[in-house]
Amino acid sequence: MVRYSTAIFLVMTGMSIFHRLPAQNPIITTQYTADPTARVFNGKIYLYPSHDILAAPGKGRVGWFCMEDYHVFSSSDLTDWTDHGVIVSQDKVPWVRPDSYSMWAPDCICRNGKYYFYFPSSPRDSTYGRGFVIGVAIADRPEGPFVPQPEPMKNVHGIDPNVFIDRDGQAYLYWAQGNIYAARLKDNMVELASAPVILQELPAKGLKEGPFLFERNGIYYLTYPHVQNKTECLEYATSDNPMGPFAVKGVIMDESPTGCWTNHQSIVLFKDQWYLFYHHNDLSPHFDKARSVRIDSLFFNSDGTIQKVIPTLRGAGVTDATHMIQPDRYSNISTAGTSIGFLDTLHPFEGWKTALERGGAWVQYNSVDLGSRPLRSVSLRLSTRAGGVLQVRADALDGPLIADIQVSPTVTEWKIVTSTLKTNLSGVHNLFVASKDDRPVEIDWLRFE
Ligand code: FUB
Repeated sequence: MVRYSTAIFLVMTGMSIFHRLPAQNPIITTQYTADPTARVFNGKIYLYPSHDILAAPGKGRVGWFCMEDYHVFSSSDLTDWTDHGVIVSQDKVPWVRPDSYSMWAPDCICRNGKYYFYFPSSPRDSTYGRGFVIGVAIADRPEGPFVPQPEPMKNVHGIDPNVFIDRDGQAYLYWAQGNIYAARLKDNMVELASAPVILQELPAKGLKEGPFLFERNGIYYLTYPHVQNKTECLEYATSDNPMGPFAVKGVIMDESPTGCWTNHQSIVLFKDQWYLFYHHNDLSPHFDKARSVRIDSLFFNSDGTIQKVIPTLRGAGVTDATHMIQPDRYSNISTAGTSIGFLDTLHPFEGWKTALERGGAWVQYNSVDLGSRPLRSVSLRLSTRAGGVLQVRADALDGPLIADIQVSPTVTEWKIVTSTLKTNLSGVHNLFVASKDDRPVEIDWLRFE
């Protein structure tokens, strides 16, 4: 991996392997991840996604979703993510068909110091039901180890479990099977306390799935992917009761412009900011069943309605200037002369590059923390056949000049060019990298020293 080779480190702690990962969108770039449920436990964000893998003959159904296990990830800043490894896998759950490859969208919630992980799959025994059923695994810590219950939940048939615990302590389970279903949970969190009901007030036409319910200022927000037109957009409905009736309010995120058929969301408040976790097929543009989790900030209007989220590549969080900054995950680019592509189209997990194709082309990358101690230089990993001239500026295209870089032609494909800083700034700034002549330059990353 060219892009992350110095950013990944391994720490062996018992049997666990921890990966430290940089995070713009998509936030996980070491494996496919989908259907993100984000939770705040003990002051950290924990991410419980599905884990897409590619099917092969004898391993899942080629051309369809294929998932055999779940990982959990955590972060204290939305920027550095730790992969805690596999927490549940299909061959270790007594009721799951061990070759189901159907470990679809999960959820996890904490109650009285125990962590309950809910997941759907195909059962090995048809007496549990046809299609999907939902089971629970329980742990003492958010990263496990999780112990699966021997049997799936009774009377719950479908996918995409979501659990909500209200302020009065009552827990609710939501799930999908064409419609969205809801039921109260017993205190033991593994049995229903009421018969399932269909939440009837949601749109009658078009598939609905992936329920995720949260509460804010006494309003219960039920969010769900819905096919209004061709593919899934993210919608929401509100109520003053977790069981409804709900009133449909609108769209949180439009259909993917590039045709990823599914989307799937969770919404979480972390350090005074609301975030939307969702997915897109960034690392698999030609196959939309291999998806990757993204994050963007989410805002409410004063009447409690949700502002539409426009997907970004920059994502969320502040980037440390001494880490690799990936301008291909840009906040903005010039209308002409800038393009983004994979470093190696055969190996998307190696990441992307930014091409500044002519003079005047630029890329903007927001929220870089230059720290409080003076930085000496900036290094760029780049490639240019003819050489070129780049400028790095802060705050605006004509803002303070941080570095003026004369680049000679690269003999091998990529090289690292280091330039002494012209201005020393501290704190968080938006960065602009611009080409100053017509010779094309490709940039992998930049990093301050
Ligand atoms: O990941 C498999 C399925 O795709 C999920 O269960 C749905 O929500 C959709 O994202």
